[in-house]
Amino acid sequence: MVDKVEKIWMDGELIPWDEANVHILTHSLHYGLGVFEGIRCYKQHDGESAIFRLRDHIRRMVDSAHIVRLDLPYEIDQLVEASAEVVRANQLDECYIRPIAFLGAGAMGVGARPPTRVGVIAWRWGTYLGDDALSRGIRAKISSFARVGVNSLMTKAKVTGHYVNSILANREAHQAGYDEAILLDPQGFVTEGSGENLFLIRDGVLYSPSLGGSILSGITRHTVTRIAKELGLPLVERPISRDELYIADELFMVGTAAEVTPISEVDDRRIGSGVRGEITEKIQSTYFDVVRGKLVLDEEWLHRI
Ligand code: PPE
Repeated sequence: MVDKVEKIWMDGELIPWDEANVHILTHSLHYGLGVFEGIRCYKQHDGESAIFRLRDHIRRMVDSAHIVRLDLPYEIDQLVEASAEVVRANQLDECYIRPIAFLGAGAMGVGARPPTRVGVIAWRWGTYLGDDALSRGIRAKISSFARVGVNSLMTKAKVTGHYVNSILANREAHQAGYDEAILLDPQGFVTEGSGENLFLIRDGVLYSPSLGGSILSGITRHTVTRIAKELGLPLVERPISRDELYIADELFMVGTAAEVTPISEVDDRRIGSGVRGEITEKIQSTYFDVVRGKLVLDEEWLHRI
């Protein structure tokens, strides 16, 4: 359960947590067309707090709305400010921020276009894939559910309804005793986890499925590509087959919630030595240095509260 905080930003104002409710006829609840983001705010090494890549997340939200033609009644700057305001109002030093825009109540039917509503919620959220995940790694399973094809749903948009695909895969993996699912596209190429992008390492080279495929254009994925450059690691973005995962030296998942999480097993095959690999560990620790402001790769990435 999410621990409640005091205020939620909704449709332009801060309101009490318990009053941030919607009507049962909310269009997005019925048909799944809403766009959202997941952002983390980290306590910096100097003691202040900063939201990591806030503007990039809000820009993706605006792009998501554009892709699915959801009218957004706010500009980037307003949503950036709303996100910072929620964190400040609740005096959170570390938290997860969830902006969401959805079709409100009033008109029903797939073709209806009720007004868009926007909320920004912040709450404390620890590790996403379990407490040991970051150090020990997780056990993943290839999902029997294919990731939606590139022309079925628009995966560059972070749309609420897309997550039915993720939930089916994630639940199936959990039911079978694994920690997370990895989805293949309809042709059988590797895409991503239910809520994370993927990287593999073989012979010192980093590989990741390219953005042209059915994956979210992850902001953590992008941060990791910058870290790779910083560390002098070659990166290749290309289609990846299922068995390439099995014979990887190291494998890891990345996402705002999951951060940099090693994968120790896929489909009961041990990856590398079965523990967090050396390169993964280096990328992971560099990632934490970057989000905590210890290593500045880009001044724009830290939005001070
Ligand atoms: N792929 C998917 C499908 C996805 O949902 C996420 C984020 C990513 C990749 C990584 O994207 P980014 O956060 O920009 O690096 N998943 C979010 C939702 C998690 C949830 O369960 O809710 C997240 O990590 O915040």
